[in-house]
Amino acid sequence: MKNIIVSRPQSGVMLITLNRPKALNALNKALLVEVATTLKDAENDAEIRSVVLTGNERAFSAGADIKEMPESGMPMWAESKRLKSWKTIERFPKPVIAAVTGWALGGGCELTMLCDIVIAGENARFGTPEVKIAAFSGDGGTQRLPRAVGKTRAMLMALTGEPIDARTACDWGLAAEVVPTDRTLDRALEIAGKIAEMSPIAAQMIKAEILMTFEKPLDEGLSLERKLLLWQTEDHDEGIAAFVEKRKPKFKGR
Ligand code: DAK
Repeated sequence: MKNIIVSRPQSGVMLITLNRPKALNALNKALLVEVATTLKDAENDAEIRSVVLTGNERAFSAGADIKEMPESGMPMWAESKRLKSWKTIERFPKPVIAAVTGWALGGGCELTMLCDIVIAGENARFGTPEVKIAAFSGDGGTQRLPRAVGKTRAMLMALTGEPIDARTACDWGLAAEVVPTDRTLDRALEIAGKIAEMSPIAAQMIKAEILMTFEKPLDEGLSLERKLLLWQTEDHDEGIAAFVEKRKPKFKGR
């Protein structure tokens, strides 16, 4: 991999570090394909139960690579490799925690919105500056940003392009926690480690059900949830047995 670094810092956890520091981790096509391919591998690897996505202290990511030239006659934004990669990231079923320090702009901010939990370092800045280049956040941002922060705040961010700081992002719902900048990755790994100890079936089901609230009307979502009343897994039996026997559960993902 040329644009990302992949590691397994602790049991059950994959760490993906965006690694184009000179370009502030701008999301060129190659980087997006590498992230998508890595997530596909993680999806098929039962050992991996959660993923942490991070950048570096200066930038999580400054967004789509504005300098990248299109390969075909299509505008760069519309090339199928890009779009397929975004879809793969969007559909990844295991929990993803973003450890965000520095800039999270444009596509970088959109990427954080595809993560399930966002931990922001105090120096993080979130924004959608595409309007400044006469574009818009076309990788899901126009739809996800208002769902995350509400209409008037989304309009403020998207129409002025001005970034918001970490505390504002947290108050507005773009991040779950703000931590000292140098603690950001550790905190994200700590959360990922906790999730990795849970039943992977339950974790993936919870992710799918919560994401459903953004896709379906409430009555449809509730009836889908109701269908899961018949939920029976070995992990669930183990969870209950461990509680009764006052011991730590051993989840096997069955
Ligand atoms: N793309 C390519 N290179 C970038 C970049 C980007 N997004 N952001 C920064 N860089 C590069 C700079 O060009 C510079 O490279 P050199 O000149 O050293 O070669 C290097 O990173 C360091 O950047 P600066 O020198 O500018 O650093 P500063 O600290 O002064 O400023 C900054 C940091 C983040 C404020 C600034 O770099 C900046 O404003 N960057 C651009 C941020 C931005 O506009 N992001 C949004 C990109 S557009 C779609 C339609 C549109 C889109 C997607 C889909 N559809 C219709 C489907 C667009 C999405 C976007 O994300």
